[in-house]
Amino acid sequence: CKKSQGVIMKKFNKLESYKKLKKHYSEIKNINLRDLFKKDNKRFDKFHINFEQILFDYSKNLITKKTLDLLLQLADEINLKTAINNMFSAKEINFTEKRAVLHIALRNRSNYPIIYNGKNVMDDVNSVLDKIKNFVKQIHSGEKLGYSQKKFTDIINIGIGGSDLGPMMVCSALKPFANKNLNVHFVSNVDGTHLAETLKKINPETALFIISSKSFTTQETLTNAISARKWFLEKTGNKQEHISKHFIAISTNSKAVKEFGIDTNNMFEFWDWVGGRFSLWSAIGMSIALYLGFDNFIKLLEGAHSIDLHFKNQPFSQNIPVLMALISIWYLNFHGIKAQAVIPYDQYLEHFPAFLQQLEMESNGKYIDKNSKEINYQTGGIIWGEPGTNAQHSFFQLIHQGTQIIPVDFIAPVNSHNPIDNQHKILLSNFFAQTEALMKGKTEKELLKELKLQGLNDQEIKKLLPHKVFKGNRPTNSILIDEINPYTLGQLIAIYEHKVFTQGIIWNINSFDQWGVELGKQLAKKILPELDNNDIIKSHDCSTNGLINHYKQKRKLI
Ligand code: G6Q
Repeated sequence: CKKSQGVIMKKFNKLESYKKLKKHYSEIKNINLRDLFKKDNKRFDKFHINFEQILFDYSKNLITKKTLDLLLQLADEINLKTAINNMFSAKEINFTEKRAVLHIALRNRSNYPIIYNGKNVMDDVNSVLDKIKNFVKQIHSGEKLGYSQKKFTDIINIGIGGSDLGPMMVCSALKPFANKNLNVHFVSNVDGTHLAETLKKINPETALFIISSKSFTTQETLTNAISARKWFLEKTGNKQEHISKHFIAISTNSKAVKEFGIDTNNMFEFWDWVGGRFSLWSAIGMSIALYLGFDNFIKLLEGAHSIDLHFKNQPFSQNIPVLMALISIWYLNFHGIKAQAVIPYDQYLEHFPAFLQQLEMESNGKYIDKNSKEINYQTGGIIWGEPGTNAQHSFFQLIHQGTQIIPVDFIAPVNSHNPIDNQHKILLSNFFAQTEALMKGKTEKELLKELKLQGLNDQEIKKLLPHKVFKGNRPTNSILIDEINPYTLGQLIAIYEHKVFTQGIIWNINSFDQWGVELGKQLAKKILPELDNNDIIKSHDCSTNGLINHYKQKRKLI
């Protein structure tokens, strides 16, 4: 094992606690949740955490007190505490890109100094926040107007990946808090349909385009931005001077912003120590601040900050992100489980699973460890989800009766923003019922009784019964939040961010780079000019050649 920044980088599966957990798994692999709850009616008391407005119930997991103790030993043995301190004290933990990882600074509402490269980064963070505050005020008050002296009605964020998913998810999740006079739109896909369908709803005179790109070199974003600029100029009499009123940029690359034609006064800066998928807290959150108001943006930051402090200071046994990470490691690395689902029982959180897909899979989908060696254990699991109850009517069949065990995170607000009649009670009754059903299942004995009562004969029962048995014993976490508001949403997102961080530390991988997205981009750049002419392409493998040539033959040349 090597040492880096004071952290012993031991191979995860060579740790003492790993071996103990392996042994422990073989001893308790047949435990049954129904029995555990029957034997211990204090199980909920033992395995839940209340933190401010959040209840995290992890009692319906395939764990015992000993499992938890061993998982906590694992966190200690891997030096999780030092690793957390390293992130908070601006060590260059993203070592493949030689960068600190400081999204925690963006929401450091205590404003304690965070020194990186000899400089307190809080100075820059606070000055950009002031600039955002001022800009939002000018837009809302009408001090800044469009070229024809009209107030802005529509914000169009053009960005992709981390420059899209976070703000898009937050704006959707917090719609009830929105400034009623501004609509927000997100264009990410280079598929022209995304831009075209959005522009159909937009009046150029009242449209504010936010070009969000950390690098300002991303093909999709620049392509959409150029098309949007062209559309805008065509619609507004080709007056270049109108651009400065209607286009702003969020980036770390002022040179490229200038080259694009955006005045750097209209540029809001962030820094390379903000990872794309962790950037909604930075100026990338401009669409959030405009749509929800600056005060709500600050509340979002405050919520995340409260979790940063919780993550940093709470003992691991009381630490929500750490426990979530440890439990997921228990499934992925000891039970051999491959996938985990996240089901928000809140329509406003419909994009939360998509956001988490990037957060978890881009961060932890790695097979090379921090010693630059190939890993021989599983890392990042597959994350997916859909809002409940819709998910119940589609893929829950597999979760209840499939051959794979899929641990599920259930998330719901106690209070709905739309309490129509008893709809929220119906929604939550489904949430509670699903976690209970997954845990308890339905035994042969119970079914036999049920089917007899329904009047089925022995022959029919014999045939039907196996199909109707639920083995149960399927693990879930439940997260109940008093209300989804800017503060609690900030908390929820930060909980998952730190869960992902903790997993990465245990797996000994760098959760903050994403080299795996590069190859496809490179090849696409090579292929693009090949699509310009009608030549038969022979330079690739026969499948890729075949696909390209089929396209060239069938395309309608306009
Ligand atoms: C996120 C990734 C990635 C990135 C996009 C957009 O962590 O780095 O999703 O956010 O590729 O990059 P730009 O913001 O540079 O356009």
